[in-house]
Amino acid sequence: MNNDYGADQIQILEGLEAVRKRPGMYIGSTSSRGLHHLVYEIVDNSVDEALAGYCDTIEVVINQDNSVTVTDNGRGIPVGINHKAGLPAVEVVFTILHAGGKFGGGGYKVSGGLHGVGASVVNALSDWLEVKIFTDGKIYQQRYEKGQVCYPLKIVGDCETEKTGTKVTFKPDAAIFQETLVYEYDVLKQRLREMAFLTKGLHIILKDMRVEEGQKPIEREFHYEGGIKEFVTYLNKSKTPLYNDVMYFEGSKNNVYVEVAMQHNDSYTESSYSFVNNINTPEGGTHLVGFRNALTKTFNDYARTNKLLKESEPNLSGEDIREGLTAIVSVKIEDPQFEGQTKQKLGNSEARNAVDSILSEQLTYFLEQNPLIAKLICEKSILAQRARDAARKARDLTRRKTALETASLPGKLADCSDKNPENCEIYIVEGDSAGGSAKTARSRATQAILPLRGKILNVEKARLDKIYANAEIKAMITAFGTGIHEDFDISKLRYHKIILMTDADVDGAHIATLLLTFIYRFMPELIKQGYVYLAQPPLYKLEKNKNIWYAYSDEELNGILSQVGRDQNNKIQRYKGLGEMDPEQLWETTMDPERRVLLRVTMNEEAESEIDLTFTTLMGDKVEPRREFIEENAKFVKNLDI
Ligand code: TSJ
Repeated sequence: MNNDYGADQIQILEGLEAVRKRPGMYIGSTSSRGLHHLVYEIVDNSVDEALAGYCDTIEVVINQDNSVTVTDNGRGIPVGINHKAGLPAVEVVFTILHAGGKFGGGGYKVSGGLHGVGASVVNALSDWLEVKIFTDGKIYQQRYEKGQVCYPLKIVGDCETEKTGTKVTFKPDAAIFQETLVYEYDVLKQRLREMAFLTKGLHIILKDMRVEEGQKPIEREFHYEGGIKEFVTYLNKSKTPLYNDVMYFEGSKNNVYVEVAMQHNDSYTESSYSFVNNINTPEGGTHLVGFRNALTKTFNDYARTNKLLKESEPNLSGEDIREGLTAIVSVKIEDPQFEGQTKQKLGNSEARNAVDSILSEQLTYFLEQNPLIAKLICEKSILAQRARDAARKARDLTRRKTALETASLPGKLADCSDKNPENCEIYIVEGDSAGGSAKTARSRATQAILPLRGKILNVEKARLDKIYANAEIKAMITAFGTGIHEDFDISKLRYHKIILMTDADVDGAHIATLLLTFIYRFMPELIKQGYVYLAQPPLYKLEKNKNIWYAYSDEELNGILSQVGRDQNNKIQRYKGLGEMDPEQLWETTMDPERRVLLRVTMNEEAESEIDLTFTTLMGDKVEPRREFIEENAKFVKNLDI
């Protein structure tokens, strides 16, 4: 993995103008996402140094002016002359595209992979960048502006001989990042926490200096001696584990380094995340295939050998075994090949082979050593198998036959007459009485109403058979028209606005959350593509001298009262629920496209595992993590007025 690395080993390809001309090609986009990507590109280099065994601490500081400083205590980027370029290696790293061992083979390896083109790209897209290297008792420094060298590498001072490391500060170029130059602490926090989980032992510190004068900077440190094993504990923190241990397997084969950590909980959903060179691969690939193969095969073998599965019974399916499983699969590989439309799916066949054989061997041994755990998992899988059978039957009923499309629409649905989905909206309304008002109030041509009765099923806590048998859920699936899971087809969506309309109180918010959880688990595309909205019913009605105002929050009410004067002519009504409004009021305040305010439900560009955690924390049965979560983040639904 670690050849001798000299200043000569860096390959030289082309200049930086190309990067400034087409930044998207190198960092994906120039939106907020691309802006944050710059930080990851730099940090990746320090992580490589940590993986090579020379660095244990990385500090990331967001400065007052939204420049970012990344410091590590590695060996320092080499300052010696690279003979091909006739320049110090560090200057090559920052000024020549594709410099660095990443693309040349040998030298320094792994991280990055998707857009992993490194320091020169960050330099090209920065208004200015400064690097300081601490080595041999000296501090070396160089500065660049928009990728151009300001002066030759120079020594600017002395340091203790034992101190080594690299410090890079860069300020993204406003001419490139036109949407935003502001770093989001939470976005960096999530990715850096993930990196720390994926690199056991590494300390990553994140500091935000953008605080009021005299205030202490915000600071977090991430450090996990257990690495992905602790990642699994973190993901399961609001769930109830089926057994105490987190399984952890590790090994190398054919130049692929494999780590797997996993633990079942008592829920019915799988939360597996795979990574290649520390980068999340939401579309999976060969490493995930190897993982699933090994799991299915090993558990079936175990169940047969130990007579947990009768001869007459069919094999457990992979899904059965993965019910309630939280797992991290992480591989590190020299030359990752990405495939598929979005180039996010790992293609290297040696990765499948390595994960499969390392996991099969070590898991077989683990199950033999831990028969109680093995039995718990097999029993859960067998229950899952039976439920899945029953679900299949129930589910066939929810699948709509094209010929019968309209005939099988749910009875409670008051559909709209327009058949062009782009014009159509469906209101999912809590309660029959509000549903009745909404039916009277609506604009028949384009607005459909689906009233739901009582408590909505929490899909985090129910097996598939129960979910498919639930009348409310069946009604939504058939009304939306898209089908679910592998049958999901967005082109069949019957309404381009799905509007959740619940009371403006805690219960209403809870019901909205249950509905969103269902949509997120079964039809995530509807949220990703922006089809899901929350209606905003008013909290107050104010009447004064024949004028009427509606207020959607306490602040708004106070604002109106300050305007009209606080006296005894004010008649204030607080709406306790949608049911208290007559149809006309409901139309005026909440449904009339000309006057209503809708909130679109969006997903942050956050790590996938974090979104999952959001839902399970909000819907899980542990109170403490939920309270902490709600106090820490109000981000579950990002409000976006339209
Ligand atoms: F991206 C970057 F270049 F800007 C950057 C690199 C930024 C930061 C914050 C750190 C680093 C970095 C690079 N940290 N540590 C290193 N290590 C090397 O470049 C290095 C040092 C010595 C040797 C050797 O074989 O002697 C090899 C390498 C790759």
